Amino acid sequence: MDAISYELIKKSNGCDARLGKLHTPHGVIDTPVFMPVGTQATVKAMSPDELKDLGAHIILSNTYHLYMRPGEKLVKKSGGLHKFMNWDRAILTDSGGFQVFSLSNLRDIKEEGVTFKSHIDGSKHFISPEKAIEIQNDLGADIIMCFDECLPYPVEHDYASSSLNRTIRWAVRCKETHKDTERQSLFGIIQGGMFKDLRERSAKEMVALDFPGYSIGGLSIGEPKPIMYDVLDWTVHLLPDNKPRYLMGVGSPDCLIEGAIRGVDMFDCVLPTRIARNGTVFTSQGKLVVRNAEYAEDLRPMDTECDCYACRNYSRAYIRHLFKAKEILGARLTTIHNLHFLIKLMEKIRQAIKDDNLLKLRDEFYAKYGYNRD
Ligand code: PRF
Ligand code: ZN
Repeated sequence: MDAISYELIKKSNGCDARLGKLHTPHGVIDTPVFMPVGTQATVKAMSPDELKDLGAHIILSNTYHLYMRPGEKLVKKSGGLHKFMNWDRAILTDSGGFQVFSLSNLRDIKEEGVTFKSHIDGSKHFISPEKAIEIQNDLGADIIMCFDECLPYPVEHDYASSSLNRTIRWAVRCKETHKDTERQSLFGIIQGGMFKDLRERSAKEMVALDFPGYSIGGLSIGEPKPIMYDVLDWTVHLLPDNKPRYLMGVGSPDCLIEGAIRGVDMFDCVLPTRIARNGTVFTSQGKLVVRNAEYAEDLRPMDTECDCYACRNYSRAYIRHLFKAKEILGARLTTIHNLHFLIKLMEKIRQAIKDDNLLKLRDEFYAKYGYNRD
């Protein structure tokens, strides 16, 4: 038995959305789900108890960062990532594939693996598919990822094709390296840029390797949203019904709805926590920059329709004051609100799938929240 299993509860009528349960060694997760990001073994500004109160059942952490600092051996010595950070619910680690390409400089990609310079101290490192799995085995998350190359956008078909072939060969090596499948489940990652033939080939090859779940990578990297939705339309229906599908690095409210409509089960993104620390929040009426001068004397909560701890107890004026005074409570309150907003949105999405009216929820959302073209 693999560490995780996906239970399909219901397929939506009218779109490709599905309701499911993800069974993991650290609890059961209702899907579609949004996973808050805890890059450095902490969801910035939140304690694990606060995350639980918000209704988070799974979080994401990053192999690249934890390998650099504090090192996977220390995490292993501490009893694994769950113990190290005091989080007893599920964890997923990304492989480092994406971070090596987006954060480090001077990367050199070869068949064997990638050489790159640390974004912290400039030191030189090498990560191969085998190494990425060994690090993730030491970290001990419930779900781990294959080592992949996330292509830039735009990119030539020729390069995308040869890169995809290498990512497929790397997936084979990752699978061969990962032994303890009862403790951790390894997901394959679909790449192929924005090319239909490559996405189809990638999905077919990954499915042939029979992973317990499939990630869709290489999206939300600067392409227009309609292109991302096309890629999802081409790809998701090639994936088996009885395995979870995870859209990597996507988490704006509209993309969560559009992804769920197309049959995606899992999402993660730094967006809610990152913009919160800049003083920006999601609200039922669209984004609000609570740091702005116009809210200096606004005694309403950030979102008048929200029942999170921050909105129940604090005004826009107070939270703006905290940001102006550089008080850390400001960032904590906006983070609580943004995570609450997305976790509640996923609950609404799941309810709408049950009621077969997710497309109606989308229309109502765009009407109220507004439509972001990019
Ligand atoms: N690959 C991996 N992690 C990722 C991505 C990817 O393509 C993305 C792209 N949005 C985010 N995180 N391994
Ligand atoms: Zn709120």
